[in-house]
Amino acid sequence: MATQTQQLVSSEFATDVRAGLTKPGQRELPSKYLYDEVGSELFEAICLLPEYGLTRADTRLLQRYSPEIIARMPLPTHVAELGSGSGKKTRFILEALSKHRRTYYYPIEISPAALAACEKELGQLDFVSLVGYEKPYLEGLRAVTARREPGEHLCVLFLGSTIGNFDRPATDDFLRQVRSVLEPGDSLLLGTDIEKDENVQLLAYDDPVGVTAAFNMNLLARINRELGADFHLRDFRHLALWNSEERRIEMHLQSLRRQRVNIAGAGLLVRLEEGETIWTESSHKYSAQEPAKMAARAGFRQFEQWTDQEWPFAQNLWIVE
Ligand code: AVJ
Repeated sequence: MATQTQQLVSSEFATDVRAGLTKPGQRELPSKYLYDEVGSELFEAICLLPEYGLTRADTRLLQRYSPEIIARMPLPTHVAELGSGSGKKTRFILEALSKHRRTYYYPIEISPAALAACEKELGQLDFVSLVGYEKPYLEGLRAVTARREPGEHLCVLFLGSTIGNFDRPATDDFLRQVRSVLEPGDSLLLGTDIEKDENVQLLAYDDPVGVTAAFNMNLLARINRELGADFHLRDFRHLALWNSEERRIEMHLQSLRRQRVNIAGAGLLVRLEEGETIWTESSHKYSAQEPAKMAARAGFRQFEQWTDQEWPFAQNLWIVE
């Protein structure tokens, strides 16, 4: 390690860290880098927290309504999932579909650890063939669409309100790009977390046990591990705040003092002021009516919406006409 830290690392990670930390104004790091092996496990732990009801609501809806959901879509032969994670909740959809016909399932995941967990979780289902893609979403989706025959329908799953990581203009842009690789009869099942009481939302991203803090802080630890940086984690704290204008939770890492950090692998020396933050993630929240409008803007039609009452969350079924 000691010799490695002297060397520049040429990777997308190093490039993105350099760009984000030298950005004028607000420094930032892309949230996708939260999910290394440690981060993926910490996220699984977040999903078990009583304060983070999102994943349980998502799972409840899929468990309860999968037969109804698949009955409302042109029956697909191929199912692609953007950011499958461990794949646990996807089981309900795949089980419902594979009762009707053999189903091809393509988890698209940039985290090798999460993809391996997903293959273990769902690789053995009867009448389901799994082919994983360790690729960014759109690249993976293009690879999947290349595999199907004319007339075979594709269903894209984008669950867990991962869409919330994009800001609203980028969301429209992304959904249009998804739409552009799809054909009439294809569907998109989109999970969206619904706006709720501010304190409930803040607690979900700043839990008293500190699992979310660890999840966020691990990004600095990852930069230390992979890019030979010398972030001193005790000199930072996890910050979650509600941005009411943009209607999103923001996670930041706040510098507790004026300090310098050397990121050898990125050839970068960063000077941080006391109180300055590095923005690491946004989680946008939606009104119940918002997804139907998003669908129309992106060239889909929203066919149906299922919502959870216990933790307001929606599964939105969109179809390409
Ligand atoms: C996986 C992106 C949906 O934004 O709620 C959980 C990630 N971050 N706690 C979310 C997350 C902090 C999560 N998503």
